[in-house]
Amino acid sequence: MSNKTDGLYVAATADVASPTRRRFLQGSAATAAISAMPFSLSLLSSGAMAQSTTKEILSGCHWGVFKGVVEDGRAVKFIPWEGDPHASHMLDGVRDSIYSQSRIRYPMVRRAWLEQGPGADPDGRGEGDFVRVSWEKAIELVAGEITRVRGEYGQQAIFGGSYGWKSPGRLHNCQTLLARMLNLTGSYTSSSGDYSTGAAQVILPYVSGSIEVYEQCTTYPVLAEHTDLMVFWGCDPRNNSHISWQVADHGAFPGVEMLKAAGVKTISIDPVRTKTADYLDSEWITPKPQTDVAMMMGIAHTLLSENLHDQEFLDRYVSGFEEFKPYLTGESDGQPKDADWAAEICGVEADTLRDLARRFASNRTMLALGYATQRQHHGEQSTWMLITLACMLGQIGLPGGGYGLSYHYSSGGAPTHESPILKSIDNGSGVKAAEGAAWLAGGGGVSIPVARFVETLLNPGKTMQHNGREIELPLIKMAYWAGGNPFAHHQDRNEMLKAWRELDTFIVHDFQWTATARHADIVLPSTTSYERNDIEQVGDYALSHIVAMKKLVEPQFEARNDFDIFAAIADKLGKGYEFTQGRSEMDWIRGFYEGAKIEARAKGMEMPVFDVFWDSNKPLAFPLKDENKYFVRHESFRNDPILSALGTATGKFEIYSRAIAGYGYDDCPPHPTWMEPIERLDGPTTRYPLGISSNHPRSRLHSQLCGTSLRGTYAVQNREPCWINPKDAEPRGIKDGDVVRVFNDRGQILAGAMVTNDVMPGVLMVSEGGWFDPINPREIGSLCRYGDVNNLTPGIATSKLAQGNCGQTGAGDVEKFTGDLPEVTVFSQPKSMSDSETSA
Ligand SMILES: Nc1nc2c(c(=O)[nH]1)N[C@H]1C(S)=C(S)[C@@H](COP(=O)(O)OP(=O)(O)OC[C@H]3O[C@@H](n4cnc5c(=O)[nH]c(N)nc54)[C@H](O)[C@@H]3O)O[C@H]1N2
Ligand SMILES: Nc1nc2c(c(=O)[nH]1)N[C@H]1C(S)=C(S)[C@@H](COP(=O)(O)OP(=O)(O)OC[C@H]3O[C@@H](n4cnc5c(=O)[nH]c(N)nc54)[C@H](O)[C@@H]3O)O[C@H]1N2
Ligand SMILES: [Mo]
Repeated sequence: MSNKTDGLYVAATADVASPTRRRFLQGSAATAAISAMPFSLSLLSSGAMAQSTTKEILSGCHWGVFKGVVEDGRAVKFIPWEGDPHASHMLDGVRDSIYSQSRIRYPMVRRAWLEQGPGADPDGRGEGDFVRVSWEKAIELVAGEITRVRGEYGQQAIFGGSYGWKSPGRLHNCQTLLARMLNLTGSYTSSSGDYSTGAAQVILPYVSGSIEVYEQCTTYPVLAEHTDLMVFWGCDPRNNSHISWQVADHGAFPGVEMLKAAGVKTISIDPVRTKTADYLDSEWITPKPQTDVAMMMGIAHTLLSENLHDQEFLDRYVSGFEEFKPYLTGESDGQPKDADWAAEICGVEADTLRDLARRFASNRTMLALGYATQRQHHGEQSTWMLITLACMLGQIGLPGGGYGLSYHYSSGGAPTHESPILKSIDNGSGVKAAEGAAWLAGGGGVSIPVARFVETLLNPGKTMQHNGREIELPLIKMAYWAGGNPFAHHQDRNEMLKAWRELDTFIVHDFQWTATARHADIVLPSTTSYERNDIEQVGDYALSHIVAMKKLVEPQFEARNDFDIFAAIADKLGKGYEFTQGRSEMDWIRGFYEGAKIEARAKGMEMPVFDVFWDSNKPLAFPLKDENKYFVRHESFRNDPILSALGTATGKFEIYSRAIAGYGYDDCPPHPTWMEPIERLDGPTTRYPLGISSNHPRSRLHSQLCGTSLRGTYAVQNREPCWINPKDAEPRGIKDGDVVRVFNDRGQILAGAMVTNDVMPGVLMVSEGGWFDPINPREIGSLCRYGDVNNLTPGIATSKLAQGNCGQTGAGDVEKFTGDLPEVTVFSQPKSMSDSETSA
């Protein structure tokens, strides 16, 4: 496959990006080389297309660039773009999401709320007793309620954090649009951080001077050439890089293929047999979940005691190793963190740990860490300890050595192209600042750590520690969500249900009847990306193309664009023009493109005029420079630690942080420390016998697509699969395909047993994102019929430092379910829908 045929190209105007046509083509060839997997599809010839009303329309989504085949106004198939090196099998489900049974059709209001007013019968949320209303009425209700809540409780009483994986696109970014509407009309409580890297992104600035988790890693071509040993530590690119935050490029797939072709030795340290390990036939080591810090320390202790550590590197590039050393050796607390100690905790044999230390030190070793080990109680420590280990190995900044924190995510490690950044719609805060921020006097502008929303609802006025500061938790009476699914993503569902009763009003925009929409008071049907026009970049790191996300079909039922919904609300609140600036959808998109065109010109590239780009029906390709193809993370720091100092206080890697020491947090000491999580497999105070992992699903993006036909490809008796090792299944009389009940003190779910050796003994794996389907929504603790694992996870914070979520913490037990099997109802229209088809 040649990239020449599958993209429109920018032309070079100067020497900067592509000095000669030859160099330019070399750049393209380089792209083709990393996307070496041919993906040939015979597209309908244009002649065939002319005979029917079939059209192939270019678009993009989290799952990649594709063409929507549209016949007589209906999207009949999504075919992957020919330039995609590894098209996602999820595209079929993406198409189905337009038409699935779970589509929200009309604006709906919960009956009790409509008839008795805000705050009425909060326990009844989730019962599905909705009344259909007209759009006019819905907008009036929302605008009126925003005004009421602000007037009675203050600006901060509206929570507009609205976290989640809204669809890509620079215009129809429903979270930004929500913030824009709220900012232009007043203020609100927002949120900071995310559920992905809540702990790591807060501690890393202290350790390596930037958030790093979303920054480029040493690229795959470098790894293929220089790395002897690649360690995937809870890190699964071949699952997790199916998607990107923007439009997926899938560059990790050819990247991992390059490792295989080059014969790089790989190890997977993971309680689950990953897709990547399977593909590479990696050596598989299975620590007990949540014990990686101890395991890393056992390896570090071996390095030190066998004098395998790189003292020169530590002296030159690292601060605080001397403060950490007495803890590692046990001099400070009487407990050497040696391999024997670590083996007791993590369950991996001490000899294996010693062997790993020796192999890490004697090879060019890349430590690739995923995010799961930091989405755990005390999750700050695993990232910190991994970097400590890499510092001791002294290979950071060398080609193919050191560590990488994003190899699994959005194809980190796939080289970054020479591309401008598309402009996007903004959240209106600038306009607010220009107006003199009069609302500030009203007490708006509060921000809480994103995963502490439930704690906030339950404890208004409480003081919370966060990253060296104190936050007074605001009183919240309304939550407004667009583009996220808190009833999937947040932990401890039953605590959450209780907290939700504190709200007067919960407003949700979505296109699917998720559990979140079902628990709302006002539900507004939004369009999918495939019912509107937008524009986006391809690859979060690769930035290889700009793609038109074209409208394929008309909005289904009464769905409206979030943009138009928020514009109507802003208009009701007197800020309609400020919201739209009088510009149409295509005006905005053209503007974003023109902004990028100017930036491209400054970089020596000439993008085609907008209409040529848009009408070409092809993604616009950007060149790849050699220096980006062979990028080595922290190379410049290694070469010149003074001029290219890290952003930490000392300019070096910090294994001891004076700033963190100053905070005095009991749950986040000033150097990496092994701390028992509240519960884990074989934890000293854990009541339940099995650990629970909740990995990111293989055939979904979180909860997205659970309501589509894709579910049929993996569900077990229409329940979410629960992976269980035969050693745990047999004594419990559980057979493959049985419905099981998974439970602990926090909650209980049904799931479908998948008996497999791909999960280690002692661990259950139920992927996050299964739709919450309580038998009795009024009853807290009610059995979830489908299998939402967040009924079982704890709602606690990682620590006072980051206040991140602990989705990958948990323990419980499982039994064969022998009762009458309840029908799963969460994927169909809410129960009152049939009698609500006529508008109230
Ligand atoms: N136990 C456990 N829990 C976890 C995790 C874990 O590992 N374990 N992982 C965590 C992580 S990393 C994350 S990122 C979160 C993910 O949590 P979320 O991002 O909240 O999950 P999604 O299912 O992607 O929800 C996105 C929602 O936005 C809707 N949507 C998409 N496009 C649009 C649009 O244009 N307009 C509107 N109005 N709606 C739209 C979708 O239909 C969907 O309902 O989950 C977290 N929760
Ligand atoms: N297909 C698909 N891809 C996705 C997503 C999706 O929903 N579906 N979500 C995207 C998002 S928002 C994010 S943030 C990333 C998430 O990326 P990650 O957080 O890295 O993904 P996880 O699936 O939670 O875990 C990755 C691996 O860590 C392992 N693991 C779990 N606990 C432990 C542990 O205690 N120790 C060790 N050593 N390993 C452990 C798991 O078994 C799994 O193989 O993925 C992104 N990619
Ligand atoms: Mo995430």
